[in-house]
Amino acid sequence: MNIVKRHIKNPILRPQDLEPAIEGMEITCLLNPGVFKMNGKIWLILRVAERPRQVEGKTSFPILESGKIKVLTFDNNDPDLDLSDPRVIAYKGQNYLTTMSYLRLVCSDDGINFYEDPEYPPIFPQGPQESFGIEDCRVATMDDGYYLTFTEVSPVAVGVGLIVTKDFKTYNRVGMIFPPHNKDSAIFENKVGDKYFALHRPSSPELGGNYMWVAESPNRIHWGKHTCIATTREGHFDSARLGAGAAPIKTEKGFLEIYHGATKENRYCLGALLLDLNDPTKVIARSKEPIMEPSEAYELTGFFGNVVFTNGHYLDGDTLHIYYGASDEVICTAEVSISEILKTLN
Ligand code: MAN
Repeated sequence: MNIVKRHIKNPILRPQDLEPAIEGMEITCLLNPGVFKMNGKIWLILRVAERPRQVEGKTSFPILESGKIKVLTFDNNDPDLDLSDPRVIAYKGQNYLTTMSYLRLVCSDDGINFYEDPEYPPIFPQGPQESFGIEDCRVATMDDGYYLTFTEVSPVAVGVGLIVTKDFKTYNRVGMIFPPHNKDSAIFENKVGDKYFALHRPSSPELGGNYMWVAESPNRIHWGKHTCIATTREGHFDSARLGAGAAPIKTEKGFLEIYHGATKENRYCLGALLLDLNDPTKVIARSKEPIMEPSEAYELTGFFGNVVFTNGHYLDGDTLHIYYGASDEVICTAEVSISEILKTLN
């Protein structure tokens, strides 16, 4: 299927386009941006992953301890060290991340050429529940502010945090709204009846799996009535894991959600789900084939190759501008027609 048109200038942002924000670190990856509009501009809230420059034979990475950055270093010859996944360090039953992620804002007039505005400082991880970093921020633009849902990572948990802001200068850090193990949460921008809804992705390793769920809330802080709406499918692009992208798009046919699906070989593609406008726990249709899969050089190889991953887009008429992380290293954009996606969901 070829309904997605990648921008000719891809990748539009690479690690070398920004200066590291943590002293003594370098930027290893730019990933998976949330997208929103503010002051007539298009903004990305990037996930930036940093670590110290690596020394031959050693693996060094930052963590947050008592509000300060601390660098841990392992000897690569240590027989207890498992470095088989470039994202994770496994050591004596404990997992660490090879980089520390934080969130950083860039803006543009055209959706392609992004730059930083020094008036909008990065959002850094804070406190013990974010000591390994914060990742993959979704932005729900609502009447009373922007609702940011993102992954909080620490040795005790991977869960979903919420921050509310009106201006991206002052922040209300609400805390963890979906407890471990949970990620990939996107709040719907529209209420259904008098309730708020959110997609989220708990993991239940023994019974169940990495499935997409929907929950409702009277206030966007306390969530309940959890319902599983999409499970993994053997033999498909989403056979091992799936999770929500950005806030669903309200269309005449239903809420359209662009989501990611992965195989156990960690190939990440994008698919679509259509949910009932009056009852988002009802799935009307789901992609059989991915609407986008890794195919370009920058999507096939990089920090973690074979990955296209989105959690941000903006809509212009029928055209959806998708922003995505490619190979967990660079930021790209592509266009797709909403009506074309809907046609594939018949
Ligand atoms: C997980 C998350 C994403 C990342 C993919 C691929 O789903 O950590 O941020 O892009 O894995 O590595």
